[in-house]
Amino acid sequence: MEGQSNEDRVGISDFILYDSLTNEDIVENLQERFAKNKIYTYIGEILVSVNPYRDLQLYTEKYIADYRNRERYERPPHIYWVADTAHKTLARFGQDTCILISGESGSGKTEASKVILQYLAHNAAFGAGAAPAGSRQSRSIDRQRVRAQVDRVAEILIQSTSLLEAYGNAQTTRNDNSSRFGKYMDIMFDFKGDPAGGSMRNYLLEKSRVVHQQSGERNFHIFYQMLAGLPETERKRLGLPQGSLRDFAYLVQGGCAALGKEDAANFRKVTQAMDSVQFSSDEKDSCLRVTAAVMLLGNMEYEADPEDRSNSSVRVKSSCRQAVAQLAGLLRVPPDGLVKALTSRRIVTASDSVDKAYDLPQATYARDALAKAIYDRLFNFVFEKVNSALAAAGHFGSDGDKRRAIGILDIYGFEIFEINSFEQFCINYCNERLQQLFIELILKQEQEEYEREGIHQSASSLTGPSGPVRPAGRDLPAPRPAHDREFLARCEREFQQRPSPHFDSRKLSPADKAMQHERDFRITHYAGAVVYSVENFLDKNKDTLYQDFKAAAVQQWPEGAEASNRVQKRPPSAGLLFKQSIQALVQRLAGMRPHYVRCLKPNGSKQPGSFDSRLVEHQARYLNLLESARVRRAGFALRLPYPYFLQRYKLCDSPAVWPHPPPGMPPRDAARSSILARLQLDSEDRVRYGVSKLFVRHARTVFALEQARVRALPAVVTVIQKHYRGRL
Ligand code: AD9
Ligand code: MG
Repeated sequence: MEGQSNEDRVGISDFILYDSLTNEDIVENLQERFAKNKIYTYIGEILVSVNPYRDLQLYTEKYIADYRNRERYERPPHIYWVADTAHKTLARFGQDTCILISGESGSGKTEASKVILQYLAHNAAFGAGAAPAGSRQSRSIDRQRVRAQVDRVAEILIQSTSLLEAYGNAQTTRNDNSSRFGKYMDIMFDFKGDPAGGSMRNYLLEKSRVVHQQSGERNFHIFYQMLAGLPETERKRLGLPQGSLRDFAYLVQGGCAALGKEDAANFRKVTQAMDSVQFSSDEKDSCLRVTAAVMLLGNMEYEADPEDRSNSSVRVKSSCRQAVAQLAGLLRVPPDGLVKALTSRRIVTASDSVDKAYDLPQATYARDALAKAIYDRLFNFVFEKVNSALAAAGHFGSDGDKRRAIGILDIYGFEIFEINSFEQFCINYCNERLQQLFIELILKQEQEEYEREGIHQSASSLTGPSGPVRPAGRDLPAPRPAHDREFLARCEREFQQRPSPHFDSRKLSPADKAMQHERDFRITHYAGAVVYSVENFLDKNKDTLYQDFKAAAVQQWPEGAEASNRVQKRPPSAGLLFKQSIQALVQRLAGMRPHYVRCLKPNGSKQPGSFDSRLVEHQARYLNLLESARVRRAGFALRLPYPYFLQRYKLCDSPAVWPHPPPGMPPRDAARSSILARLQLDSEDRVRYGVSKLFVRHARTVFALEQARVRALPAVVTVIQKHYRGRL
């Protein structure tokens, strides 16, 4: 309902209030609001957010207080309403809820998840420690204890963000702080609604970034932060060269060899976060050592081995010998073993075992594989430390079964780069799967509300989206071919027999200019067509790490390594593991009551104040904003709890019966007989009466109510004046 507050008379604050709506209307309205710094708009309960790329002072304590325990119609759209509602749902209905944040890379998902977390933590600070039973003194001690625990959980949740972002985020062409891993957080609440613990899961870190970055991109933040923030003595101790960034081959692959202005300050935050998550000084040191080791590994170079007559095998360059010793020290492995692992592979036969020397490509591959594996393990270690700190801080007593969760999903957004590889394939597959879940849940939620409210209407008959989107990735067969091209050829054969609108390749459509190379294939995702390069697909999927490395380098890694270290004959592929983890996630989310935040990116240049309508329209289309509004509107344009309806429209009733509702009259009857009947709006095709809410079918009826309210205002003012005059 527009005009609910003076602050929000800009554009239309809820898309379901349009009588007819098109994609152009959506973009126009978002643009109008964006120009006035109104970045949030509702589609019913779905929040649409447009990234402002500047600090609009929207997340202050004043706003937090303003949205506490408010209904949607009482305040302009804001992400705090989503957080508050998720919390209220949990407290009122005792149901697990989740907040699903989606949108493409750079649209503001991670920022949104942080703001939600800040709200929930702050909210808890007000409500924590409601008095438990017992003597006054023990109540007070208990309250203090719970208070401290709640604070601790909130502190870990908030502080750990900078740590996890340091290890898991990087600057890409789309986003200066792009999440290169998916994160799902469960914040657990006790029966009083205070945060009582939490846990996190991560999804597929893009570890290929450790050894390679596309043009204009950086490696993970932590490397640069360390170089910018480490004191000279520490840097020396870790054997890091004193020169410039260019001295680190792994850090300058993207051609942007610059430390960011915030790197040093962020490094301080990282070390603080480590303290807060209670890393021991040993563990802290391990993290620094291993991160430094990865940087040094990137500088390891090879030269032809003069002792090899065939002239193909290589040895570590003599100029790198000192670095090898340093590296071995950092990784706590014997230098000989490390050199061996970097230059040869042990081949075990039934009767014997021999070391086979690598040629240059093999040795380079082995070095990079080791760097990726070490970093991935380090990331998981850091992640698990945060998890155990959360577990230790949790305060579940005997009410264990009463605990409820709010899940927050912040996963990498749909992305298209110049060259798209296996990582993009997984990321986009995941987005596709979540989009499908979104559509299914929106329809389900609609149906459930009708049932709860006793309204006879079928959600499935609504003009919804054109059926769940079939994840394009599912169309791909899963054979185990030996080479990337062979894999592509198999896909092509399969799709020649069974053509799919979602798959195409250079071979199937030679005239298509978008696919320039033999290695290219294209998947038409819900959010757009992406040309992938099949190169390295199989390798990344297999995720091999030579056994020698496992033996040489991983022994020193006490935690988090055991499970992944067990030597398996044919370990499950990275693709399969990812798919399974996404399936489990979807299953968990499907059992929770969902709330949605749909994030949009206003321009492709990370600029404040600029709004590219074409770009926004594209996102609005694939995020199904129009269909979401239609699903809601096709049923009912507006649904209001009776008390709120009365509060807002009571002035439409005769001033003679004011105050309203008449004492003793149930709100539902008051709404019907004294307001809607009076305004001649009480008919089946206009309104329906649910158990707790009034359902208004069309936007025009909402406007009729609004107009009646405006007409009634002068009369009400007169009554009030009389009332006071009589008293004076
Ligand atoms: V990715 O899929 O992880 O690459 P996100 O997570 O969708 O992406 P992110 O939240 O990191 O994007 O936002 C990108 C940048 O936009 C941030 O670093 C901020 O500089 C900026 N941003 C995003 N949301 C807001 C906001 N609500 N207010 C101000 C914002 N700035
Ligand atoms: Mg992100």
